[in-house]
Amino acid sequence: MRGVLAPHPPHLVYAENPPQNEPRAECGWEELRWGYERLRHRLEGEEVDVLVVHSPHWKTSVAHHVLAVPHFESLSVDPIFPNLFRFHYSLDVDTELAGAILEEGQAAGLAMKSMENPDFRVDYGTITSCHLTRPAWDLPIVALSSNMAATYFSDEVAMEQQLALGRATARAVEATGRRAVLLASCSLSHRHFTEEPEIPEDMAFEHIYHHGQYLWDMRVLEHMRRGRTRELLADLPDFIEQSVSEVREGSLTWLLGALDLPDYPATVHAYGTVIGTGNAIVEWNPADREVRA
Ligand code: 2X7
Ligand code: FE2
Repeated sequence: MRGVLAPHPPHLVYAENPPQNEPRAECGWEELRWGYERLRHRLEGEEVDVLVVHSPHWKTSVAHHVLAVPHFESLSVDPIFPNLFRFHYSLDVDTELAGAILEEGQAAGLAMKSMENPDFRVDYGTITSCHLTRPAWDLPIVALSSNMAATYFSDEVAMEQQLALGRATARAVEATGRRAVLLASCSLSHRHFTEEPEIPEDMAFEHIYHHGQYLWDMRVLEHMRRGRTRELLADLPDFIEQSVSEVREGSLTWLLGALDLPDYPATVHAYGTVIGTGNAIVEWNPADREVRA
């Protein structure tokens, strides 16, 4: 099973000018967009049945929620950047796999709930990561929420829960025989600008603006590139605290649990900033274990 750290800044969709998005851009954030392009090339010709995505922008206070309606269609507007992201989405859900994840999670003692409201508005994190990975929208998805309940206790306890949710996800994927690509929809360091430039895609304004944030991102990426998942997990609580990282919401931890704490090197397709936040497109592919052995 492949896993991807697939960040969701809406700016990347905006800069691609897909027909579903209302605002138009000149260009922008090429390094990250070309990273997604490299990922898409790697997935070309692969047999994939479903994308399973965990998003920090679908926060739930009670239980891990799973989308469980066969089809969703609506307009998604980014609450902070309505000038960049007004996206008309139409997506299908693999409800059988969603149900299997729910059952596996419950069997593992996790609080789980299925989202069965057909008018539910799917969050922009889910939409953006899926779109950039698969712009054709020719695959069903399963979407998981970020249950924040355990973070009120501590980040360490929340991480244990997300690892368990990841393991439950992997068992459900195996039981249903799906060929799944898993997407952890999150940024790395997350200090950001407070004022938007007049032209959002003016790259003269785009840079990481605190060296400590950059050093943290590099430390975390180096763990991934070397297959040092246990060291990575040990660093995450400090990373979260010192770089206000979006990994706090659990998407990355969930992914690492689902991949059974990979000890092979991940491929970093790109690293770059969006409004100053650190973002990387990183792929874990078990086939790379053999290639690099
Ligand atoms: O949600 C986001 C994000 N995580 C990073 C950068 C820019 C916008 O939105
Ligand atoms: Fe975000």
